Amino acid sequence: MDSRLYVVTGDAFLKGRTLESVIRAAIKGGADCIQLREKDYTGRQLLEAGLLLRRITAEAGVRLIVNDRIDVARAVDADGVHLGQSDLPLQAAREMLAPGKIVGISTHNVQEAVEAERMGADYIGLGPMKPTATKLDTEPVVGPAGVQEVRRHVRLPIVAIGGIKAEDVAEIIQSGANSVAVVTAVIAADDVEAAAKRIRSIVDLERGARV
Ligand code: 3NM
Repeated sequence: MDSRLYVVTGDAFLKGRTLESVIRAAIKGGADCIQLREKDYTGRQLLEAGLLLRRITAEAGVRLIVNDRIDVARAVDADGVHLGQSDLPLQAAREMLAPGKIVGISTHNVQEAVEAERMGADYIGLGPMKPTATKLDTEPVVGPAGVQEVRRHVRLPIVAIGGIKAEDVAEIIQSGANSVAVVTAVIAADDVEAAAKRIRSIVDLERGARV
């Protein structure tokens, strides 16, 4: 599952703007994967947001991933799910999802990354890159050095996450990440499209420079 700019939702950062307008702007700026992640939503709210995001992402040819909720992913025909270490295990997701759907796993160290690859994940999230206020129960900082270490042990696409701002992106991609995932750096930006464009252009540049 290759991506370049993976944007994760966070409705606390919409600042009165609609989810639709913010995600449309993020996609216009170069987001190529959107994850619906709203830990405080009811099932019904998730379904509603998921249907909206499915419409927008399908129109744009962008992937939609649902965090944790395999049932919601199925209900909205998302492209896949993203699972944390304490969510349902990967095999359970595979059994519930149609063939070809994407399963990503959150990892925080080499051991979790290797295990995710062994179990057949399509990509790994790896974080946090830096301390972040967006997710309060994060593991110790992995950082670019952690990306380098994990890169030596897995072939799967690595999506770096956690506290990433535009100025961090070059080093993270140089360390071996395929992609960056962000909440606030894009969703909380005053100019969402410009913020996405800036990050996407750095990812493109650094990936192009990779030997
Ligand atoms: N997962 P921001 S950090 C959803 O480390 C999530 O696994 C993380 O938000 C992890 O880009 C995080 O605003 C929040 O820092 C990322």
